[in-house]
Amino acid sequence: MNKIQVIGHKNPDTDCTLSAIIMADFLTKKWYTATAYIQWELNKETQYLLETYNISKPEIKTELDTGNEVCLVDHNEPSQAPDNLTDLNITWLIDHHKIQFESAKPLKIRIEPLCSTASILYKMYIAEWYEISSEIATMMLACIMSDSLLWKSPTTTQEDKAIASELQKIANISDLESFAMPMFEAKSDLWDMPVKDLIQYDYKNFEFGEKKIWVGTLETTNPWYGLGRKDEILIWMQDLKQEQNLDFIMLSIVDILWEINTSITLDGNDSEIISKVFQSPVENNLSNLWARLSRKKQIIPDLTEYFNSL
Ligand SMILES: [Mn+2]
Repeated sequence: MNKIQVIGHKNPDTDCTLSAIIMADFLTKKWYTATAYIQWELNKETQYLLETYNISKPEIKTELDTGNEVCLVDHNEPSQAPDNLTDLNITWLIDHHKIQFESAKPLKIRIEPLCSTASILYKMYIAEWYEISSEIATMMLACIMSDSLLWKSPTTTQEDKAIASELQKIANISDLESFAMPMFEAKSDLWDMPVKDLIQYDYKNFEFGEKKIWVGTLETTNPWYGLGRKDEILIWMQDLKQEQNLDFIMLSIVDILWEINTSITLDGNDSEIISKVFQSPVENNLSNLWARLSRKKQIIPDLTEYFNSL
């Protein structure tokens, strides 16, 4: 019997955590012995979901066992993978981000531009005629709501909406808004969080040749938890930039109710990059990036183009 370890990205969110659990269930149906892992502590949205729906928390591992197979879910960027990636035997990869992955040998890979990794997993169950339990359907729906921000994110597709309505029937969830709002509120409950953790709540690192950039996002129903602590945040961003030797750092505070992205940035070079790339002036370290809700689709592509053109 093949053992397989399923793991999401660094700094776990709802989609990568629940997709790892769902994928482990899928692989179990394929007669693997599959276990889901997370790379670090969970955010408050995912914690809320585990508690509310009685889902057991995966074990934290930053390095995986080199003797067994590995399935990566919800990421394929090497900087977001487990620390010992180069020693791992990756045999599966399921994701909805752009391809950044190189492998030494063939693997089972499935990447589609759907709003969540769980949407792809849904299609994999259907293709195999595997039963989707009410628990799995609830988890899939949670991933779809989390990543699409209740359809507000431009990553949403018609297919995601069709999948969600099938899942609603299985999970017996009639109203998506009353299902999703408590998730968003749990995620936004950040008033007591130290600034150091606040800025690292949901971030991703990217590398473009020699250039290293860091893009944080705070999706919230209450932007003032972040914006009200701007001065403290700037100090920590400066430290982080030095500590990790970054070429660029930004933190987007995304108001998911009003659909406005207000980004915090350091003085000097970073501010110039923001105003150039997003054609939006920076005043008092703040820049209005309007309805850019999706980091993947509305922030990273422009930064990629800029850094690759240097
Ligand atoms: Mn995702």
